[in-house]
Amino acid sequence: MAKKNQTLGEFIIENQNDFKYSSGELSRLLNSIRLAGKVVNHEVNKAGLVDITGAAGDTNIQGEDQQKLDVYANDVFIETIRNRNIVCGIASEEEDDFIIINSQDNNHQNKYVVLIDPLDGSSNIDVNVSVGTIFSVFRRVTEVGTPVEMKDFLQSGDQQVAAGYIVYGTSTMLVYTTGNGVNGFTLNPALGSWYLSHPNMKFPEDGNIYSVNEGNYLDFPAGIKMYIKYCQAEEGNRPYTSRYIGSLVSDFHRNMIKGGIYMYPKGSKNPKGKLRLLYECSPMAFLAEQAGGLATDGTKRIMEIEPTELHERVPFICGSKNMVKKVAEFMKTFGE
Ligand code: P6P
Repeated sequence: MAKKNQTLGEFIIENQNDFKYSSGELSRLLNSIRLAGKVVNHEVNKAGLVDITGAAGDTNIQGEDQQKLDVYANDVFIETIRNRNIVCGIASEEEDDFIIINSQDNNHQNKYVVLIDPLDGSSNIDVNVSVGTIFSVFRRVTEVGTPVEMKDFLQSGDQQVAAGYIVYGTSTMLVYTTGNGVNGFTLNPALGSWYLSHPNMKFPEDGNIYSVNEGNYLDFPAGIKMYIKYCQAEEGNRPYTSRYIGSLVSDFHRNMIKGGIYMYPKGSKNPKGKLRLLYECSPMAFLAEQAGGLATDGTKRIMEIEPTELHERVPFICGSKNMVKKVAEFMKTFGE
């Protein structure tokens, strides 16, 4: 039973037997993410003071300007995880292709792959707005040898064994699930310890906050347009409140605590939506469902989607269950 102010280390040990096939490796993987999160947090929190903000002069596979902090966070998470001989492969938004990690112990095959968005919302770095790290963990499907993209990385969200995020906000929190509910830990930077501050987090079934970039309104499917008008109508407990930070982790975190819905629909500029299935939507969908919420592409559960490529995008509707279901009704009635 989770105890308030328990440290993350104590919590991982105490709940290790919850992990299917518990062998200690998943615990060690969570511990490596916990360590990397502290290191990145240290840099994020002083980004304005040192020459580490601003574009790194390079672009990532997405063709987006790489921010120095993006590159730094990517390196920290990859090296921290790689050096612990826990996973057999890592994929990252910042990396063209997945990285193979061969076991340093030939008698032992690392059994997990991890996918990360090392610093999501990085366009907010220079304006001092919250950013986040997102991670997703699968058991490898191939038995031994070198991981194979199609089998080991391209797995549907329902196959995840763990997922979580770190939000570098007014406080830094690590929120994760291993399939037994969602728990939130707040970092005490003075002590370098994460403390259980939000045990057993739950998405309210309803909410009155909607998060969407309304600048793209004209581009949205008819069902989404009609839902946004529904949110704005003077009726019952509406109009809802519009809150959009431009950082998925921050909008998700607020909506999970207060109730609400986040939408990144498809449009002519983003015919498949903008967010990535494997290391943004799938892990956030796992968290949402574990907290009693729901995540779809507008109609279909995100967790059922079978990936076809590492960096594929999907439309993303996520949050309070009844709000997400309402969007599906509007999409069915007015058009997808
Ligand atoms: P837009 C950040 O780049 C991100 O992936 C999410 O964190 C965020 O919600 C969204 O994109 C913002 O996109 O097009 O509204 O600026």
